[in-house]
Amino acid sequence: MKFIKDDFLWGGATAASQIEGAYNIDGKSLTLLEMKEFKPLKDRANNHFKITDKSDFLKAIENKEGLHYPKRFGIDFYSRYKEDIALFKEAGMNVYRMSIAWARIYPNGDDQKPNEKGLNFYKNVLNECKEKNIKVMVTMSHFDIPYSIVEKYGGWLNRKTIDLFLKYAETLFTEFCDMVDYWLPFNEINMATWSTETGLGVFESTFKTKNERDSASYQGLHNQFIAQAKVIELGKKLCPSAKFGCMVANITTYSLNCNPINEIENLTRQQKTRWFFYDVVARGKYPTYIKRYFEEENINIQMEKDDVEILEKNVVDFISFSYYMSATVAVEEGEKTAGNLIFGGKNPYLKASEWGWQIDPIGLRITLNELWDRYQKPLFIAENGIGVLETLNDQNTVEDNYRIEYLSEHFKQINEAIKDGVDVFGYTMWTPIDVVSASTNEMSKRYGMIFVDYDDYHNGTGNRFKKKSFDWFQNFMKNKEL
Ligand code: BGP
Repeated sequence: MKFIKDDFLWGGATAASQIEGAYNIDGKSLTLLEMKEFKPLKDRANNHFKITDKSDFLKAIENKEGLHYPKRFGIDFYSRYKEDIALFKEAGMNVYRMSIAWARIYPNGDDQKPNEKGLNFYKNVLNECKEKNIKVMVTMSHFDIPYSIVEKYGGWLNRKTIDLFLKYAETLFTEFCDMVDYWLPFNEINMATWSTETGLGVFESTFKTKNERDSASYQGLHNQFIAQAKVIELGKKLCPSAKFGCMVANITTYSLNCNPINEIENLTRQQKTRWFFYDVVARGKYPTYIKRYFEEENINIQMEKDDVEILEKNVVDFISFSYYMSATVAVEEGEKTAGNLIFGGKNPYLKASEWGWQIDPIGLRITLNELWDRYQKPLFIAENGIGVLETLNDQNTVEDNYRIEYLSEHFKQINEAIKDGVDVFGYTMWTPIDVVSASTNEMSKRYGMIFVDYDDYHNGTGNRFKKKSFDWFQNFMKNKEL
């Protein structure tokens, strides 16, 4: 089967905190993520977000060596970016989604001037892409709020953080406008309601009750919605030829069976975990179903007078999302399903990765159709891929047939969605190269088509090796055959 869209963008995505390393080099300060320790997991499928206490983070500042903190080292992209981008090009990628570390540009969050050395690094990376004719999508905040903003201002709970973010965005627009094609202010903006630490820079241990936590997470999220809208407003002035999008973690859910009580549960679940976020950024207003939910749960959000107008005026140009899996919803399963907003329940028709992420290519076609029907805005798949425990074989490669199958099955469903009439213009796999995992801090949860020789404690040579999927992707880029 031939992929039908000629001008489709194909590439890979990474995040600064998972690849760069050099956490304290050239003026960079620590981010919250770089203070999360690596602790081996026994039960991978049941251990997604570990709650960490603030005292752990303070201990992390003291730990200068940092070997238990893999995100401080990443995969040394800071020093090896040329080699990596050359490999991306060799694979055939024509788009690269990367993120910029706020803490490299404004190490204290509120510095008067940006850090020149940080700007230079990104200038070099972007130049490298430009020379190689690779389009660039930049995420401005990929979970990595500078720790100084957490300490001084209380992260995204404080509206002052909106101003700091806007200043950071203005610097990026001024410096990099002609080198970036697409901008995403936030990675997975719905993370705010899943993990206040990762999403908002606010420690989970701050909250005493569920209501306190919920109110705070929706408040922080609201502040991010406003920040995103203001960044789009500014970006359109400073970079008129660029496009501005949102990024939502999309877990598509199905009712476990045709019992209407499960169907309605699934509907409200999707409203709370998916539609709400897209609705605000693409339609420009809070939907009634969420206002009803806030009222019933006694969740109060402080809004300023102009907020409604700011949201309404500055909707996104395109919608991007991450898609790894789907899940089921059923009230019968009670707390187990209802309590876990991330994964939901098992689907007897699907296989899952070792981390319990259920593989569902057809779900991607469904998702693309749903999003297109609902918003009629161009779509971009910003992340999709499979994490696996892998080792190099005697030939210094990995025979990752499962990844080839995962990718090709998803590509086929994108093709089907295009035939359905969906306007989807690009795809960036997570990831072209092995990186440190966002949720578990494991290096051994590998997604790349390029193997990186580091273990969970950053032992290894750091050398790069092409997996079988690298050749498969390269071949696909030449003939577009699936
Ligand atoms: C998304 C994040 C990425 C990434 C990916 C895979 O939520 O945007 O940063 O890491 O998921 O998740 P993990 O690394 O936890 O397996």
